[in-house]
Amino acid sequence: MKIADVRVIVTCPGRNFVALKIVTEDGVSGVGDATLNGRELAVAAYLTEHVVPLLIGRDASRIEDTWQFLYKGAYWRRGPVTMSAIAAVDTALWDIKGKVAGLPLYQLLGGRSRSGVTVYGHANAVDVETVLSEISSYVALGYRAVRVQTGIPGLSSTYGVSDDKMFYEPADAALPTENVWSTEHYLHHVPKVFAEVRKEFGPTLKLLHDVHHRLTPIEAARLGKSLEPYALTWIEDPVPAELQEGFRLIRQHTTTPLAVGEVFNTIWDCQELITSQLIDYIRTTVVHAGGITHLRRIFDLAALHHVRSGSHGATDLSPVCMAAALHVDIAIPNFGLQEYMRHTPETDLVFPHGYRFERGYLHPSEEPGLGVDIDEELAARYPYSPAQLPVNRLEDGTMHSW
Ligand code: CS2
Ligand code: MG
Repeated sequence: MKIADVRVIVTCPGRNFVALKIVTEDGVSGVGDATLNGRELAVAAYLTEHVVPLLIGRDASRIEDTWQFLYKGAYWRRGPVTMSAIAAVDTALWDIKGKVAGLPLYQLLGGRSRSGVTVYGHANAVDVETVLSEISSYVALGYRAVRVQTGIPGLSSTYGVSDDKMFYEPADAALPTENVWSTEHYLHHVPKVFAEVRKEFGPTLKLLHDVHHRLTPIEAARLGKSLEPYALTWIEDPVPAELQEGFRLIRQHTTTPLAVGEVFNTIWDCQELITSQLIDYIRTTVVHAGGITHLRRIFDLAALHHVRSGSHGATDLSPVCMAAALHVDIAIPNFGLQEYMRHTPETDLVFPHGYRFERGYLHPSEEPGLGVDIDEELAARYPYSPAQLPVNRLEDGTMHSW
């Protein structure tokens, strides 16, 4: 089953995506997501210039060997560009294997461990009153878990609060938008938001909050403590996680569960966090963490240490990534939650897929393989359009984490 053709597809049906299509000499094709928000063309070039020539003529059935070949063979290891490129190849090869076997991918991963994948939606608004009505809409749609972000009084802009309620999109300009941040205003405001939310929705709706790497460990510890009465399912990315040790300090002070991992690319980025049980949820996902092969390795390590999955699923992860993530989510023993942000109708048409939402759960496709494809003709009608993520500065102008 030799690889005969590999195509790198860059498309912008409302936002930029990079996809990889691998075709065998028998005409079986597989797709992978290679989207790295704001740095898409770096991955596209890495694939086109350095990976595609290595794939032609290789045996498409050798998934693990191809992973090792691309990882060890490059000499330069890890990093988001390399790992997103490897992920795309790995995902496409799993898609092919499923199609050849005539089975949905989750069957090759051990079969179902649950009947559906619990997802969380994004309720965000400038003020508390509006966020309460946003949460109500998610509850009405059947969601069992909601991430809550609001504007901060005194700040003109806040991460996670978008103008368009349906299709949240942070990469909003060709050159980065500048946001302003104040930790003091933020720490004062957030507990008041969750007090209101719990009062309105009672004790059992799962509530989440994303800190987006903006605090120091001791500030995050204070936030975690102040949110304890409202029993959040997690606070996400409380501190930048280059320093895994930083989480130990937060852990000593609070019982609010911790989640991290959307910017991680390998098991080495979270090894200490997992084995020392410094976190509760690991949020790595297929596209940025080396594909299905490597993500499973991370989740298996996590399972040994009481850490559950909580994969990133923002709109910059294409429906190809979402389809792949759902097969992993439904199969692994230590699934926690899956983030789910709806894609625009244009994106859904470019990436026709069989996964579906029902009463708070997503269900993977029952088609052989991933159950997702790319309409290449339609994709070609949406050329790349430069878009970058915002940056963040403190009130005195100092650069801060976004
Ligand atoms: C966010 C993302 O969904 C999340 O948890 O942190 O929206 C993130 O900002 C983007 O995926 C960055 O590309
Ligand atoms: Mg996040």
